[in-house]
Amino acid sequence: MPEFAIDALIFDVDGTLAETEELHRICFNRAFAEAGLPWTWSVEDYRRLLTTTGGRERIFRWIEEVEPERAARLAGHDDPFVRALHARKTELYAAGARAGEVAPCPGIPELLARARGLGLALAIATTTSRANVEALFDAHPEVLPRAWFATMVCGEDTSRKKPDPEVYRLALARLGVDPARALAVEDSRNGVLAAKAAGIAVVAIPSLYTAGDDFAEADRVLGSAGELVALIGSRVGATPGRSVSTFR
Ligand code: XBP
Ligand code: MG
Repeated sequence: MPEFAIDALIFDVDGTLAETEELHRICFNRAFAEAGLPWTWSVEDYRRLLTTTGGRERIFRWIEEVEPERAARLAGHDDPFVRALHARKTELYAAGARAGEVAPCPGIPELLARARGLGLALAIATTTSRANVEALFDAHPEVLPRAWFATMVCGEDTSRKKPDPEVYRLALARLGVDPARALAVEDSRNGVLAAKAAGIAVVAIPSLYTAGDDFAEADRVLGSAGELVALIGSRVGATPGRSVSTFR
């Protein structure tokens, strides 16, 4: 892909800003145990279940797999039983994230600082719940300053989750940025597909749970956010005295 001008970077959260999915998995399991349910998601279970984005959607998929009779009695992932389990999981996760149990991914602090220095707009496009994102930001105010992000589109803000492009379209609309002048940063196949369907170029940086994903649709696959620092820069623009930010 040739160098092109960018006005914004749009970041996924889980697996991209921070390696969060192990804490998510542990908190799902704790919520199940507290409710007296005999369900424990192993790492292998969770890797498979992660192809379903959204915690409530994931819980309902599991129930369909292991207790189809129970699933048949529920009103899908919006059923109060699923909502209650997920609400407790969110409480547990947000408490852990706020206590600093998840750290920003390597290179993320440097990438955010570089993007700010270039004057790029920053946004969040995630399927996770807003409380989880707020807790992550609250735990790392120095390297993840909430005020640096012009907008945060979270799981509650869309009717369809990734790989649907809705979350990216909403982020673009709120930023007032053309898709051709944005760059998405993602860790999963579903995230890459969502950004591409919104017309946004995407850099994939595989994470713990997505290392085996197919990233064929990504414009670039990198080993860490630190590698992206060197790929964003600026050049002299058409207007004298004004530079243009670029991705190469
Ligand atoms: C993340 C998700 C989320 C989290 C859990 O996907 O799918 O469901 O696993 O968060 P992505 P919730 O990184 O592609 O946005 O339980 O709040 O849904
Ligand atoms: Mg992700």
